[in-house]
Amino acid sequence: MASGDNKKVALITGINGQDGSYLAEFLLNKGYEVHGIIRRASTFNTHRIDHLHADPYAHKGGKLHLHYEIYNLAAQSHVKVSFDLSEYTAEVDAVGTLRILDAIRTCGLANYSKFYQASTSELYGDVKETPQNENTPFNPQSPYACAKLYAYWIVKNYRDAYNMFACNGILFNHESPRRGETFVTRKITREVAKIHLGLNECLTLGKLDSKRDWGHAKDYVEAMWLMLQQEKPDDFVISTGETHSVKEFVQESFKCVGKEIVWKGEGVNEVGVEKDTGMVRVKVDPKYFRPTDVGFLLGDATKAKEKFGWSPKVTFLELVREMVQSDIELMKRNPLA
Ligand code: NDP
Ligand code: GDR
Repeated sequence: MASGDNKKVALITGINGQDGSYLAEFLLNKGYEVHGIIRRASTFNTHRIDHLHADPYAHKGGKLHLHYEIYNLAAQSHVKVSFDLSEYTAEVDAVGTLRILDAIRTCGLANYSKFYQASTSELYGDVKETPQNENTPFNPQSPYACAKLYAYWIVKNYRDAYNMFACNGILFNHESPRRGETFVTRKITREVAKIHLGLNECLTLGKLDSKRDWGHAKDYVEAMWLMLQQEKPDDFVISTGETHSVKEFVQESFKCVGKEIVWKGEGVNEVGVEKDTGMVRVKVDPKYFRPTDVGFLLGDATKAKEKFGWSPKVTFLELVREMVQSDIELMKRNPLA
């Protein structure tokens, strides 16, 4: 395959396997640019990127540019799941990061590539200082956060030890219509859409008082790219500077479909009731509680703003509306979705 500047490019899946590694060496000696992606699944899992394959112009006419920029986004990213799959989470999120860094180093690419690590506001955990910035101490509260903490430090270590251009993006929660269905925002907007269309009556959640600094994923991926365009590698907080509770997210989502929710009761008996009809729309189920949870997060992205002019464009209410609207359309097309 030829790229815009006529360099030969090879994409090797299973590049870390025996044949893949030989093939990579072979092609590199021939002057190819070699790209590798790993991961197979027994189900269809490309729906978020199918539109990119379908666009012939994405691969032609110089629109595909090649850079040695590695964005390490792969992870077991669900905090609650990490309590059940703690060892697996450490393998993928912690050691997986080390493996990629080591691969870069041992391939002799340490000084020719740029590396982005998907670090997270979960590192702050049970935090005492607010808002959180790049100097706030970490206090992780889950196997996921502990694994990501290892990844954070190994990125810094490889930067110092091998002079690698490696950055930690400490991103606070970011959502979108493409958010995984088991994260709280998407779970809420999907269920609100169903309730609106008469496909369900009530939604069940865990901790309602958790507060998060929620932004839009579209804004946040731009920040990832910007970090790698700077002269020097560094770590940056990316956040909106606003925090909202799960309850507020629920209320705003219901408002999008013309329903007002009021809260009654306490703890596991707390319910969200539709004001006009008295119908219970939200219940609490302790099965969604985590052994330890993060109660409050609020980021300060001043450094990113000052260094490369980043600030979020989409507001909290715009995000909620976009997600609810998108899920209503989805449920109309496919009520079983
Ligand atoms: P998702 O869970 O949507 O995506 C995770 C990706 O990792 C998927 O492509 C998944 O592939 C892949 N993956 C999972 N396990 C493995 C594995 N064992 N080997 C290879 N690939 C694997 O996460 P997000 O897009 O939301 O987040 C991207 C990254 O940013 C993650 O590292 C996350 O921890 C981090 N992060 C996310 C934030 C957020 O609010 N969204 C905030 C801060 C950090 P598959 O589809 O095959 O499972
Ligand atoms: P988080 O996101 O743990 O912040 O991690 P999630 O949406 O899972 O939880 C946010 C808060 O909502 C509470 N909650 C529920 N959460 C889920 N998933 N399901 C529920 O039913 C529910 N009810 C209440 C949670 O207890 C929590 O307090 C996300 C992930 O994307 C990580 O990969 C990323 O690093 C961080 O954001 C920043």
